[in-house]
Amino acid sequence: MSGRDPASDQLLTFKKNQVSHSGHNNLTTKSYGTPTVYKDATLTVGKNGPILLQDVNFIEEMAHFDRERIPERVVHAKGAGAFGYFEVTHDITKYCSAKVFSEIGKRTPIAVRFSTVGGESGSADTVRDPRGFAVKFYTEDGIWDIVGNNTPIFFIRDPVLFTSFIHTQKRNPQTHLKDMDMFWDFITLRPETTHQTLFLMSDRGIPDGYRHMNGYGSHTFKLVNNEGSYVYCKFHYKTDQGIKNLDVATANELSASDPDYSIRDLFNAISKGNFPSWTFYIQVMTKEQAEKSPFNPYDLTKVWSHKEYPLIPVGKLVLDRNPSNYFAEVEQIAFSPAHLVPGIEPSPDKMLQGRLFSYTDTHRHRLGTNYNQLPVNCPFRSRSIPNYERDGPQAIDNKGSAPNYHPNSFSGPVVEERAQRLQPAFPVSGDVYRYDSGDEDNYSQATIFYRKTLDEAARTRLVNNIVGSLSGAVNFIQERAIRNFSQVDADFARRIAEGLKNKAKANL
Ligand code: HDE
Repeated sequence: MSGRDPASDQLLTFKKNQVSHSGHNNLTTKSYGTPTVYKDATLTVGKNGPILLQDVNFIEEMAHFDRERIPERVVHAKGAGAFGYFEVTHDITKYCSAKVFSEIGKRTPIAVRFSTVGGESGSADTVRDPRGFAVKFYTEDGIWDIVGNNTPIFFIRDPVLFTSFIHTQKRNPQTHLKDMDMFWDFITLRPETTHQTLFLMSDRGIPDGYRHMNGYGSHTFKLVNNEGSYVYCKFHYKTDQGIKNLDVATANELSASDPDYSIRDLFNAISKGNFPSWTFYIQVMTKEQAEKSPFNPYDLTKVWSHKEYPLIPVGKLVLDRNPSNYFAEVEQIAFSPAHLVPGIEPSPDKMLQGRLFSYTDTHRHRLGTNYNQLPVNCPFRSRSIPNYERDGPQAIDNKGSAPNYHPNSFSGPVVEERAQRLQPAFPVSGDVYRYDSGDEDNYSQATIFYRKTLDEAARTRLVNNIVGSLSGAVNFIQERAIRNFSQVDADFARRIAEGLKNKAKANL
């Protein structure tokens, strides 16, 4: 990178701010805070060593270094984070009585982490991949997370397929290379992936940084009002910066010249006071509409028509503060779809149900049992609300002398009536069975996307992007893909087949 920007000037900015803190600069040992005697040499017997075990400062520092890395996220490992607020601009209390929406003008602190999905934490930002867009709301009722993407849909309908799906996006077990056979084999054997694959291969597959893309809660959720009745809903956050995508050539060039392009773009924009924002909407479906819906309203591969279920404005997400420490505030931030507040409930969406387990489980592995006591994860606005969880590694907020069992007769915490009311009973019935969701309607919305959402130029780029990727797969998988794409649109499949033929000829 040539030229200076706020990101390149970070150390200079730190130094400038330190001038006022003189007197606090004495070096101390890490864990017990005593002054360090000398930093530039180990304690040795004679000039040429050996080193004494007595050099506890050296040993301490080395032992800490040996443990610096925590496991990176198994997906969404590369990312950027920022902080800000959510402000309510419209009243939706008739649908939802979560405190975060309680009055117009109300502001709730938020943290956001953006990410790519498949690559490792050192991978390039400008790859073709969905982008994560996770929002943490620090509400008075505790933490509410929407762990969404920049796409309103996803590849699969059943979480049992997720681990295999992700393996096909990662590296081949022998070559340790990305493998187009793995990717396209899975995609074509599970055609419910078609709608999201079209989205991924379209222009929106490579957003220009994180500020110029929309975010979606993607799943169907439930909103519960003060009377305890509920509607189904989807969350949308639309970029106020406008949608901008990178063309393939620019994205490839940036992968080499500035692989951290999106992190840099976000940091610099916020440093310069150019705060990105998103307008927050909901779509609402009543219970009766859900019962009569011609498609499964909990199917994550489908969007809800905006005509039938119009966007209802709710508020604004604004990011106005960069993290002051990346590891503490971004690497350790822990989002989970299970972090819900009274008034917001999961729907029966199988994918969402699967996620309710997975995230808190990965946090226990990656960050430890008490991950929610880390400052960035802690529900600091509801901290006085106690619970009966105790102990474990790094138990900092261990609830003092309060009783550690329930029920008890000694003023231990009790369930709030409101929270109970906002979790109304709901009916469920059906035969217990393993229902394979692969043969449901896989193509109708993909057809609308191809024929109606895209214009002709965008359709051509989509075909070219698919050809570029699919040409890396073996012939029989290419043929299966063409058969599947013909279910979307016959001409679309024909163009892909022709593109593949021309590419194969050119490579002879
Ligand atoms: Fe995730 N996903 N996911 N995912 N996901 C993770 O949690 C998982 C899915 C999303 O910035 C992991 O903390 C399962 C859909 C984002 O920290 C893990 C299933 C959507 C992030 C996990 C899905 C997402 C993650 C890895 C299918 C969009 C990054 C590290 C049932 C609606 C959050 C972690 C951040 C991260 C599991 C599918 C979005 C392993 C099991 C659908 C934005 O728990």
